Amino acid sequence: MKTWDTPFHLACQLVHMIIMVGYSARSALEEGLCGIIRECFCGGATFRSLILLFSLFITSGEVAAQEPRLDDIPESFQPAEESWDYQRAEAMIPMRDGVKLYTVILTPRHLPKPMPIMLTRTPYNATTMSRRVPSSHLVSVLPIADELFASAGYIRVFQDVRGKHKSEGAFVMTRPLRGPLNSTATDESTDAWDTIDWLVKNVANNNGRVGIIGTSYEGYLALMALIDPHPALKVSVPVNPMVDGWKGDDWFHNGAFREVEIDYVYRQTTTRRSELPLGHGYYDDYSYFLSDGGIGELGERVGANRLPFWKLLSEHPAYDDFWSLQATDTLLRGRSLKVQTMLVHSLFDQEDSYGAVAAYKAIEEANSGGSNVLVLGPWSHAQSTLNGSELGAFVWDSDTAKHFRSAILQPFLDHVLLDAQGDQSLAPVTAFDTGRHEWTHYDVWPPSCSVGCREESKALYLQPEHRLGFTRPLASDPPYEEYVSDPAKPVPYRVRPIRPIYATGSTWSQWLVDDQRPFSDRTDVLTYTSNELTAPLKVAGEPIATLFASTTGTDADWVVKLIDVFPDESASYPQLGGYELMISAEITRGRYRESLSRPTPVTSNQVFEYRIRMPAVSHTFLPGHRLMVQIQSTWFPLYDRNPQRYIENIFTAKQQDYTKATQRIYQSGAHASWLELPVVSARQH
Ligand code: PG9
Repeated sequence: MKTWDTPFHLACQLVHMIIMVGYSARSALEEGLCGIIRECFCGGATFRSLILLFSLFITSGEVAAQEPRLDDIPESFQPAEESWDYQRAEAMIPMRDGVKLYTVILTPRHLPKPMPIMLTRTPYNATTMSRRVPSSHLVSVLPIADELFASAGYIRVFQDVRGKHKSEGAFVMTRPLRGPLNSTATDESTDAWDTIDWLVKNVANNNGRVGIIGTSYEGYLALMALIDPHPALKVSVPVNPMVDGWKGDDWFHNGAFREVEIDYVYRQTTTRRSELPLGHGYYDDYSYFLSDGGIGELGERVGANRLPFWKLLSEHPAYDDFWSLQATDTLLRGRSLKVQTMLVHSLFDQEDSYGAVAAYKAIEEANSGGSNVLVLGPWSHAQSTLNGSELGAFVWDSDTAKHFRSAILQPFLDHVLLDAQGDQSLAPVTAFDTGRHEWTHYDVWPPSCSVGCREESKALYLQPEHRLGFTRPLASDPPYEEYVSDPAKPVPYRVRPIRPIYATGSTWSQWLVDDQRPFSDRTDVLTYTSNELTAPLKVAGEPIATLFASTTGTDADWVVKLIDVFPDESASYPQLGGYELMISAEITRGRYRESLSRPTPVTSNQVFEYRIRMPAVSHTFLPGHRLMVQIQSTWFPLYDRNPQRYIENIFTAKQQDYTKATQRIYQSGAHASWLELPVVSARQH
């Protein structure tokens, strides 16, 4: 009967939905139910029919419960890779002590011939490094800097170091070489050896030649692979490597502690997967780091004092054996290397401004059989692996990082790993001039008179009335300038608010090219300026500052910045009018003036000589520009504050230990302070 059609259909649909959604399809059951419903509605409902209907519902549920739904995630899943232009394999490679390291191997699918292996060992997650974006194309999954490896057909390998991410074993921060600081049977050099040995024996279609490349921590790992290297290792490219954690890389610079690194130590060593960032509840790092007495108190407050590596940092503030015996340049010095090396240095490296040049020099000293090449580019830390067109306010006129990778790095690698013929005219040293915005070439670094390419270093003197020039002040000139350094109001290292280095939107990578004008006028910063230049002045090498200074305290920090002051108006880049670009800057801690390993108090009011080797420069001061030097005693919170009163270990300083001091910089007679500028004459480039 037509009148019953609608409820009948509704009932049937309901039954159908229940069966489809919740239970296995059972057409017989469905038909049975529909028949009973038809009986209910069409043939006169009986109590028996309803009971039957109800029991069938129950029964249908019971049937499904007997066969529970399977896990939607399979035990393991192998993507359908047949159409990809590469194969992705994962291996747990056994080391000599049985620990297995997680390794990702990406092989181009149709290799025309056996190809070399390019290895990166990392504490930063081999999985994410080998899968930039999900794609069927090798060039897309690899980091941007690896684009040319993909087109050259290299086999690309990423490995988690011991104790990080998917690798087994224990993590030790920049694990020292086996010996006095490491009593185990393994270190990063043996792990590199064992890995390379396994790769050349197990990866199909490899040509028996391996290269290792990596940035920063990975750069340190690329250097460690050079110590007793595996014979298949043919080339190493350490980029901005961490080399000496006390003299000038991540942890200290000449004894001044880089306290912002607490975030790094926390993130890297609280968990194996580095998934616990340090949140401190401050927008401005300046306020955060000023909120405690010393860095030790801060470490206690956030729990970092329970982290073994943080404890080591606070127990080794001086350059004792802990630091000197693990400095990678020292470990490499004197070793005869057959492996070709290319050290890559960033001229605005906010993290490791010491390592690449120091390692290059150490390898050069050994005068070994391999070729040793140095590249210095206009980059922040790791920027040679990204886009190198600009940094902060500075635009370099082309993508300098891409140029480095395609015109310098790849031909060098192809030559060593593929016997590529091509143009082999790669200069031993290639340096970007950050003043002229052009690449220059040298035979050695620093360019030296012995190979006929450097002038005498030029002495740039601090002169009376805050002037700067190449003539030595007279003995009769005013003897000093002074300022009061107050640790309660330290000089910020950049304009506040200073975002934590890993915060979203942080511009940490640009801070070395920040305009220094906001600091020139502070009463606790001495600023010396030259006349306008009438001819270009080209510098290439490491400036050395010699300060004659005294303090009313018993310890003091000394910061020296070498600055290029731009003309007041810039036609092409208006934002650079009057800009004060820091081309090199460094800090030293007074207590280490006589010995890096045995600190001593500074005698109050006595003049001492402080020599500060500054990070490498490759720069032309152009006509119309002026030179500037700034001197100050705090640089906060990049560096911890010196209490300015001698206490044994500054990590233990309390709020009341910090005192104001009057600092004097001497500038005449026997105490004329000066900077040795590595001036390069025009004929050399
Ligand atoms: N600069 C970082 C680092 C290296 C080594 C030790 C600690 C920190 C890095 O970028 O890897």
